Amino acid sequence: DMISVVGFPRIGENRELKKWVESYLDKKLSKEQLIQNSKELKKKHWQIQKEHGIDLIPSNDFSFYDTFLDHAMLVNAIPAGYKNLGKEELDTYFALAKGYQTQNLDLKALPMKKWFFTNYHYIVPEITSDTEFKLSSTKPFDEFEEALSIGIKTKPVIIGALTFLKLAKKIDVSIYEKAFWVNLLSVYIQILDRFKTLGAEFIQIDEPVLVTDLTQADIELFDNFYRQLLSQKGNLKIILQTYFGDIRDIYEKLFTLDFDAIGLDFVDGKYNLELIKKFGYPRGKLLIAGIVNGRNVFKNSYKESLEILNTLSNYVDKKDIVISTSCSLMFVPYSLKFETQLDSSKKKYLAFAEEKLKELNELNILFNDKNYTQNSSYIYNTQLFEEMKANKFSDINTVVNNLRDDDFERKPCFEERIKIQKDVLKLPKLPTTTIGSFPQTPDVRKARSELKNGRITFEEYDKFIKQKIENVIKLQEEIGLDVLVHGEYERNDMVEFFGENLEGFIITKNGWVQSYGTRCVKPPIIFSDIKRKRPITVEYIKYAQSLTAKPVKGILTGPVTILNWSFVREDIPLKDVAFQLALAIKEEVLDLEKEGVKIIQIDEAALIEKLPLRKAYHKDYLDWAIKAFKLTCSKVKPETQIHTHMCYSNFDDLLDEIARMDVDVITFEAAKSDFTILDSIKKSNLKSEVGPGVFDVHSPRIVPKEEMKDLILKMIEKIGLDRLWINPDCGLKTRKEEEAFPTLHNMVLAAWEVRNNL
Ligand code: THG
Ligand code: ZN
Repeated sequence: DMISVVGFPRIGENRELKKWVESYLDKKLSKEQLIQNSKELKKKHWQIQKEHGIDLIPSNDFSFYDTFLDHAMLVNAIPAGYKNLGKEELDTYFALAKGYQTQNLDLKALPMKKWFFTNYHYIVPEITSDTEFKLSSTKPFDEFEEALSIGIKTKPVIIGALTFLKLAKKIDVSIYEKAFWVNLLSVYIQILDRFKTLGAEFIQIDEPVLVTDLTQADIELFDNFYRQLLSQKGNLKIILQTYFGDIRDIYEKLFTLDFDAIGLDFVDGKYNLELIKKFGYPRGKLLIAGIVNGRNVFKNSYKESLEILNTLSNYVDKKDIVISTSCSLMFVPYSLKFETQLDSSKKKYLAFAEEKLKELNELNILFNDKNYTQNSSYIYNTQLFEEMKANKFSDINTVVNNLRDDDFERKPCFEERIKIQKDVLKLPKLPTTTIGSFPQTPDVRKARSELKNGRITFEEYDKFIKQKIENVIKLQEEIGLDVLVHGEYERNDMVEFFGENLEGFIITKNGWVQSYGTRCVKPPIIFSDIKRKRPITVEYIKYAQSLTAKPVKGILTGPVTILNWSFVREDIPLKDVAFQLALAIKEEVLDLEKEGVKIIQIDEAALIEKLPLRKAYHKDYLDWAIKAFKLTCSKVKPETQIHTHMCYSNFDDLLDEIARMDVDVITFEAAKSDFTILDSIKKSNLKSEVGPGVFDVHSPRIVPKEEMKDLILKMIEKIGLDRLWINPDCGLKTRKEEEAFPTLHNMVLAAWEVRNNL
């Protein structure tokens, strides 16, 4: 009978929060104003949920930057260096998130990591034997009271201990030692005590880590921790919230723990239903049934959802079933109401966060209606899904199924190709390059928005972009880079841009989703067959090449990355969509080659983003993902050098798989992971040349030449001189020119000095 929302988007319907935080960091908005504005925003979000009849409305899902960092602050898991800054809480917080530099102090930002398989990145706290857990912030309690002041008793959301400990970076501690985690336990007990005093009824404890492969030690830690915590809960009702998968490794254990409710994801965790069928469900506990997808933008199929709910009601008292989102709604855009340009023939299939609140409500009504199949909302919804079924992708069978093995294999082998390429390209040892994008300066954003609003013509825009390309080519020549790029000024985002230029996508006007901190992306929506209408990147790359004698690397986005950073229909296998995308990108690759582009980089920044959380399913995913990539470049000439770029450092275990991509050069993030990946590369089957990034593009810091020189020497020692490239660890688009250019210059000088001393 109740309805729950696991979390709500916090960035604001027009990204207000992003703008306020950025203004505050730019010293253009006062702290008081930032806090006041945010209070208004939170109230608005609570009120909207209340108006839609949501019973369990979350609080503490708000954050100025990241809720994982909020939690680290809450339990005092912050490195001493930052505490000693002696700053107010909010400024310490932003120092942790963004780094802090003065003349004699250089604190790096804490690293970020992908949040499970989403495009959101959380801040990774650091836990050492010096960490003293104690209750150190009032944020969750303040938010609870803010909501109470407008008459809404929220359900505070707290990150669970196991998830927190497992996802933090541990230095010299074992989280499995009791002496270590009991201190954390006492903080959680204090948190519950405060909420009791404040009059809370439900607390949601998020433990998404339960959907991953668990060890016996994890299970014991979980069991011990919660047995003790729950013995102190008093009248509070504790929801154990999981999402992003099923909890097969711990399901039965939960029967013996005194949780009042268990939140299960029936969208990404279909197997949860099997667990309930097999083991039943403990009497008297609420079941929070996550059936409205929090990470995709398509409407809910009422027929399927009611089938699940009806099955559940065979095992759980109907009154104990709470209808819920599968996970937080922060992974979908705010509202469809802004998409005025979208015609209703497409819009009618979509639901963003606000529309999903309506879906929860309708599902609740239907679930309680014996004759729901006669209900108009049910009838309308099933008709929609019938129509959708009728408009499945058409080309899948004819094109994708006709691919043969040699469509995926490049010839000749790497060793032969690289020899030919060296002869053609004549690059020096330790060739220097960049990943592709250059700073997206305000004039670039302005030109793009003026083109959109019709304030400038395409001719004027085109002239502006060409001028930018001319400047960036000149700049790269002056700096002395060996392989140049055109700068990607014509692209808003590496995925959205291809979405706009390929057939089959829906592009939204305001479909922003938070990616990290104040940064957002606007994922395109894959809706129908993907086709390339015309060459997409050829003209500007050709133009850039015409301005210089040095090779210009053509930059494309790979099929798996386009797939993983788009919203994709749920009724078509991801693999089929990936292959369709690959065939479109392949046409672009061959056109670039035809126009004389000798180096082509096919970015797979997000190759493993949707890698299943459980190891047992890795192989199947990687098999088709790698095949999709290979499809794009199997037919290029041996002398055409294929690069790829990946945004991860933690793919040590996957290097043999990545070797199967058979690229000529791969660049990736490394500096932040202490170069441990270099040892793994040496041990793996990977033959490609490699460019482990020598500086972190996410930091505004100007990196000294000597620092990068040391890194280069270290890299040579580990990996040898012959296969090494020198480059940043990612694109430069988020940097300011005055940050990026001096560091690039230092990078090239560092490479030269090493080269000259050989
Ligand atoms: N594109 C997409 N997803 C991504 C990245 C990307 N996910 C991972 C990683 N890169 C995240 N990084 C960023 C970096 C910058 C921005 C967003 C995600 C960014 N966004 C602008 C902002 O929020 O101000 C909005 C876009 C714009 O106005 O151009 O800068 O590269 N799909
Ligand atoms: Zn990257």
